[in-house]
Amino acid sequence: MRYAFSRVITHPLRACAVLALVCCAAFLTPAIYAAATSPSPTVDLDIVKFAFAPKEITIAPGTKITWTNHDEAPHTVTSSDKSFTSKGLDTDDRFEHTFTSEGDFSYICTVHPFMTGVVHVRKQ
Ligand SMILES: [Cu+2]
Repeated sequence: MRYAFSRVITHPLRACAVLALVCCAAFLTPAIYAAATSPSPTVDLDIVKFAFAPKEITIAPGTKITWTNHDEAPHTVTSSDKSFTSKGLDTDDRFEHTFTSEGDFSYICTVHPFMTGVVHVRKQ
């Protein structure tokens, strides 16, 4: 009776352990696969001394750019084709935009239109 009971206990535990391993593998594999095959690159751009830095950049489709305003003056990041625009960015404010399609995207600061930049989106 004692041995029979311990067998019953042992087997469900083994079954649970196997099930847990299978579940872990099933959940982790897509995550690892996704991380390896479709990274979502990010690029940081600075707004400093009334200029976008770098002023010109080439990225792959799907890249997210984050602009950070390091000036005391407010700036915007506004595309010429109006496909994206930030609010007025105060000191240390950030603006993010993900570029999904290929093309050349020029942008300005609407407060200081002499501030210009361009993002080239190209498959690499
Ligand atoms: Cu500005």
